[in-house]
This record gives sequence, C-alpha cells and structure tokens, in this order.
Amino acid sequence: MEEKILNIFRKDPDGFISGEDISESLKISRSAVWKHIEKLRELGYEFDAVPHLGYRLKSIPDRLYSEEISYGMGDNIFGRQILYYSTLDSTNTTCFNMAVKGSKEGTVVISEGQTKGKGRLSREWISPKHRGIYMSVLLRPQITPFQAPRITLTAAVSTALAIREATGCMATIKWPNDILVDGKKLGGILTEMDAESDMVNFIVVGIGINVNTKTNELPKGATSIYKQTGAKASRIELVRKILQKLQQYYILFSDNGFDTIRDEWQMMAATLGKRVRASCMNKKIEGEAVGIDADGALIIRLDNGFQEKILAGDILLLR
Ligand code: BT5
Repeated sequence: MEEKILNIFRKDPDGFISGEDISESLKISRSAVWKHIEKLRELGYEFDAVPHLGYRLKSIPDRLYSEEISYGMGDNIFGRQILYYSTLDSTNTTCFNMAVKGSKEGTVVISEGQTKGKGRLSREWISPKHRGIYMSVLLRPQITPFQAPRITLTAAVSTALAIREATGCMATIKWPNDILVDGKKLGGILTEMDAESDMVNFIVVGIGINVNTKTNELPKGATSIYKQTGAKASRIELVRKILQKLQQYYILFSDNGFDTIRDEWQMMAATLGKRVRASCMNKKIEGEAVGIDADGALIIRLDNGFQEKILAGDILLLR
C-alpha cells in the first residue's frame, strides 16, 4: 500500500494531494492513509502536510529501496526482482546462495553496507554503510567456464559507461576488473561462478562503487564520485543506470558475441599502450599491454617482441 501511495505522489511531484483523494482512489479509510504516510515517514520519506490542501512529497530518502530503483526502469529484467538489505556479509555470498536455490537470471541483491565485502583472491572490499553501491546480479549465460572472463569485461564496460553518463566522471577500466577515475580506484567487479567442466551453471557479478564515500573511509589509492566531483551523487540513479547498461550489453553479448563489447572495452581501457607488470599464478610478466583477445585475455608484448596472454591475474601499471 505504501508503494501505491508513493505512486500517486510520483504522478504529481510538486502538487498537494488530499487525504480524501488518496482514500478514494485506493479505497481505504482516511485513518489508514494517515497510518501509511506515517510508515513512509519512518522509512525516511518527508511530506509537507497543509490543512485543506493535503500532503506533498517533499523528499525521498537516500536509501536504495528496491521500489525506488525499479520505479521508472521500464521493462528491465535486471530489476524485476531486487532484494534490499540494510547490512549483509557480502551481496555476492547471498546472491550465490540464492542462485544455488534456483533464483532467476536478473535477480539483484543490494545492501547498504557489507561486513565482509569480498574482493578477488580473498581480499577485502571496504563497504561503508549508505555511502557506496554494493550489489550483485545473477546471470545464467550459456557459455563455457573458459569464456567467463568475458562477463567480467562486459560488466566493467556497462559499469564504466553508467558512471560516465550518470555522474560525468570519466571512468576507465583497468584489466580485468578495476574501475578507475584519474588513475585511482573508484570501483571493482567480482565475478564468481558455479560450473561443470564444459558449462556454466550461473555467474554472480558483484559490483562495488565508492559513491558518496569520504577519503578517510577509503584505502590509500582509492577515490569516490564525491571526492572527484565535490558533490553528492544519487546512488539510486546510478544503480538504475548500471542495471540498464548491464542488461543492454548482456543482451548484445548473448545475441552478437563479444566483439562489440571488446571494442568498447578497448576505448575505455586505462591499461592499453601502458607498460605493465602482470602476476598470474606464480608467473610474472612485464611488457606493453596491447589489447584483449576474443576470450577477454590481456595481450602483453614482451621486450623480445613475443606476445603472451593472461586470462586471469593482477596487473600493475608501470607508466
Ligand atoms: C575487486 O577486487 O576490486 C572487486 C570488488 C568487488 C566488490 C563488490 S561489492 C558487491 C559485491 N559483494 C562483494 O562481497 N564483493 C562485490 P580486487 O581487484 O581484489 O581489489 C581488492 C583491493 O582493492 C583490496 O585489496 C584493497 O586494496 C582495495 N580496496 C578495498 N576496498 C576498496 C574500496 N572501497 N575502494 C577502492 N579500493 C578498495
């Protein structure tokens, strides 16, 4: 019922709406209207109430409520089922468990904060409450495990483009999963999968972005949208934009393969043309990053002119 009441206010964002009109259109009593408005106030929605005029929605809370995200997203499949939490260990862990139990492709798990946010290789993702975006999206692509890195790059392209469009920050991508602005880490992507030897069962794409996070809450070398622009950004709008881009590029990937996404990735890459040191398993390689191949592997030209490819690992930008 709260959602229905909000929808009435959303249709006329600046206008006053009387309790009587709400009660008539929703076929509930005036006192029920009042109770639901009080409930919305408890959730952080602010209303002006003026005698003889009624109520006006003054502001919505800075919370990633699923209904707020879904509102205005149209027919986006990555938004039909959004599970919202105030705190979780890790959105990836929750989403993974839901995937095992059979949740549908496009299910989104989002949390205001994480107590055990995960990076790759058991590293930590610092996730201060109400500041950033911490969300995981469940995908069920028909690919082999070997092709899974393409999904990380597809998610990176979608996220970087969404950041550019929603905030104006010129996000770039450092292979394979870092989102950078001005050479500093603004976000990261963690893909985890469940697979047989020749078939992926599902992939969980975890996206973490520092939005309104303050410098003292972040590790060294990190940045946030707030730090870059000096202004608070709407986390809701950014989540919507990421989900829209992710759906657009995931459909492109499923229908047309990886080529277009690879081109987009290369245009936004902070890595290409740079000298890099790559660590992959116990191997260290140094050379110039020259491209990514059809599987999403990074191609490095060694000083002796030979090329090597790495499909997973970490790289350090040397210059
Ligand atoms: C990543 O790992 O960059 C992937 C991060 C994915 C986080 C999301 S949040 C939603 C979902 N649920 C999860 O539990 N995780 C995902 P990696 O490339 O391994 O980078 C980790 C390293 O980045 C750490 O060792 C720190 O040095 C640094 N770091 C940690 N927190 C950071 C932050 N908030 N901003 C920037 N850098 C950070």
